Amino acid sequence: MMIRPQRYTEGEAAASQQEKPNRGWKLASERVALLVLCLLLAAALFVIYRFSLVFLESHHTFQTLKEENEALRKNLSEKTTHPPPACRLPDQVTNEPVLECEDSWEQHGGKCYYFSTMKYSWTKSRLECGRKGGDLVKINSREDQIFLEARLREKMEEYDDRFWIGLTDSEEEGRWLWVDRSPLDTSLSFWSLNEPDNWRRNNPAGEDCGRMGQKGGAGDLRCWFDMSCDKPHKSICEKAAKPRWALSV
Ligand SMILES: [Ca+2]
Ligand SMILES: [Ca+2]
Repeated sequence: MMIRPQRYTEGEAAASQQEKPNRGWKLASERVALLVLCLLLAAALFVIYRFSLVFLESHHTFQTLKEENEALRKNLSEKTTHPPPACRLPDQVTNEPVLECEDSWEQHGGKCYYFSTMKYSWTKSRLECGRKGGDLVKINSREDQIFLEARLREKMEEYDDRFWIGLTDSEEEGRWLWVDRSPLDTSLSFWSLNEPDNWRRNNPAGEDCGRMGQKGGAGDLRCWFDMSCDKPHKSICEKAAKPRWALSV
């Protein structure tokens, strides 16, 4: 007996024809969803990448600033603990005024010095210094003498081109006084050899005023000489250095 192959009924065939579009639509929807998911994933990865870059840059900047801050702290600490010997803090920090001298005056220490090239007697020279607000120089220390002796070596034009200083024994022979009437400290005197000699050959009144200078330099700074006060000489004036604001007053 022959078996007839089973055949679709007309209803089954119709159902099969209806399922084909449904399956295609479902497949398309799944692909769209997959594509959207891929796009979202890509966007998320991009955002994570950008945040990572920003974080790394920020971290690097923070580390750099931290290292610079540490270096500055260390540098400041070293300078505070071991300031350089020649370091002078500005007056705005130390509150110490910076002292200065007027034009034509030379500063040494806290003093100003004027090397007058006009030749006058000792008394007239002192008056001229007074007109400039000072007095003939008083030498208070070996450092002062070192400075002045060196300057006169440069300024002297000839052997006897010496400068008056503020020293006299006109009141009492042999009792030398500075212009402020303080007695000469013999441990801080720089008389040249055989001076003072109160030499009377040129002036019977003797020599009662002090002058200084040795062209070519003096041994152990000893370049003071007594001389007749009437002899015209150049002179050294001295006055205290002042803060800048006081110079313009
Ligand atoms: Ca004398
Ligand atoms: Ca003399």
